[in-house]
Amino acid sequence: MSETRHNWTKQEILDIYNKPFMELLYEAATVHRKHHDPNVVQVSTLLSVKTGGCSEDCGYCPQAARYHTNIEGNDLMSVQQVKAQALRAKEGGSSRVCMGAAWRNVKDGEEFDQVLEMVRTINKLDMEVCCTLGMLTENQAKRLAEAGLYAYNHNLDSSEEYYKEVISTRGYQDRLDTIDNVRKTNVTVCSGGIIGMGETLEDRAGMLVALSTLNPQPESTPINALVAVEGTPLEDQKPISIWEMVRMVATTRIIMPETQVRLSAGRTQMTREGQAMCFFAGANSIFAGDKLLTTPNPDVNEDMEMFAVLGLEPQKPFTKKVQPQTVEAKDSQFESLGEKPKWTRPDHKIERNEAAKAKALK
Ligand code: SAM
Ligand code: DTB
Ligand code: SF4
Repeated sequence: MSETRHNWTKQEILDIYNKPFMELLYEAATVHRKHHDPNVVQVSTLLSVKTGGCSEDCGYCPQAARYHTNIEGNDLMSVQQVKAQALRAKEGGSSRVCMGAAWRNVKDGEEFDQVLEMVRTINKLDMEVCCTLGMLTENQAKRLAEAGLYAYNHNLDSSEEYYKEVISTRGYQDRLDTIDNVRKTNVTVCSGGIIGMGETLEDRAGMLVALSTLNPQPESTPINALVAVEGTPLEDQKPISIWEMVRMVATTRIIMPETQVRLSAGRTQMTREGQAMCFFAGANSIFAGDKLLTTPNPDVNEDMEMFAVLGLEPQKPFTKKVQPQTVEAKDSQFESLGEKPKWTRPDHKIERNEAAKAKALK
């Protein structure tokens, strides 16, 4: 019988999160062992295929055009560049490439066609392909699926309540609608969030309610620790402690037993011992590569050394689900519809976002 529950309450989740540390760790490790090989960790390489200049006001993000951060923006990479990077990632032991674009949402046209070609190219290298391109319509999700996409990353990022304190240019429901559109295809869902943005424990539990009550639950859930980047509204947030990270990972593992829980942004702040505790508590995936999207990540060789010390093995591609078939562009059964969906533009203002924007204009 499946142990996956879709009716977790905030209080139940808080009770798990606040258990005595050793109890929490033991329970999470027990669930982990029942559902996964504890010595196997899935490795995804991030590739920022279009960097910076984003129209949104996400308070954590260095790629938002309105804040003054020191990142180097780039136009969409070529398919050949992406192929070369994917081959490097494969050699480095990655089973998945996750391509990120600093877009609010996907727009039909040449650039999306180019991304579809990137998906086809990487799938043909027998690697899992993930994209994170912002909001998607059903037709766009279907076109990505047809190209051979394995996963789509779209984070809820926080609780619905705290989301409004961090982002004012789109609503929580838009995120849920995009996840719904991905679910209309056979592409797997990768959705998680960030801790350390000044949210309360109730907000962390609220985010986990939103993720765990999705049915089916996401196949993977990234847990990011905020990377506080100078120039963003959240630049002054204090780093979270390792104990909070382990508690978040363990709680996620317990309530989402089948999900691959990914240690995401923030690993450069963690020791190997800290990461080992996270793996023990049920994390079984990492983002690898010397860079996340714009900020540093541990060196690939350091990660391989850590795997050797801990006796961990990288997961082989398509262990959890068969490889999707790639349909070539000329054989596609879907048209580019040129849709202009009406995603929400809430009109509330976030003081610290406005202040960071004003500072950037000076
Ligand atoms: N633009 C698309 C979107 O927002 O969905 C895709 C790229 S966006 C950079 C992907 C995710 O990166 C965000 O949802 C957020 O969880 C994470 N992220 C961005 N900046 C971060 C930061 N400074 N620290 C931790 N996570 C961050
Ligand atoms: C996710 O949850 N974390 C990754 C990936 N999905 C796209 C991105 C982290 C970005 C950290 C800040 C940066 O490097 O720009
Ligand atoms: Fe844009 Fe995504 Fe960054 Fe928000 S998180 S500013 S949507 S790139």
